[in-house]
Amino acid sequence: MGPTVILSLLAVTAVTVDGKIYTKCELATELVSQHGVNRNEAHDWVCMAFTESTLNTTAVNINRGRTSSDYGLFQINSKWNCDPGDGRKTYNGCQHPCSDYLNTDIGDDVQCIQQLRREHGGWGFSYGYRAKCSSVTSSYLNGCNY
Ligand SMILES: *[C@@H]1O[C@H](CO)[C@@H](O)[C@H](O)[C@H]1NC(C)=O
Ligand SMILES: [Ca+2]
Repeated sequence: MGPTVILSLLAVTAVTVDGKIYTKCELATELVSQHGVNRNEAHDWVCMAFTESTLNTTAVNINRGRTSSDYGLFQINSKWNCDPGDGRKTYNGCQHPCSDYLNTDIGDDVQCIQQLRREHGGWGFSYGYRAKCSSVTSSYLNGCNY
């Protein structure tokens, strides 16, 4: 293998290390076994994340009017729940830079969503959840061991 090939392999590794695409089953297992999510609610979490980001931890979407963006697996909003670090005014309810919600450690993302669920008394803060997940059941995760 020549030096050019080695260099391009390194470059590919460097851009892919800090993002991740989950499968539904993998996310369900990690949420329950590592992040304290109630097994009976795993389908709600996975459906919400799938609807919001297609399970892509690096997903960023700019909202209509360009006044804010949504970050990561659960599409945490930069106006209300994190600090985009670009000098824009933000409520930053979850007290993290938005970039914390794009990496492969989803523990802080889960904490933020737990906080929002407490504050809102449920999943009403998520457009994706309201549109696509309000009637899902555990059968959403059929075939997964979690
Ligand atoms: C995940 O999101 C990033 C950032 O938007 C995008 O560049 C990448 O193509 C996405 N990956 C997949 C598999 O959709
Ligand atoms: Ca994170």
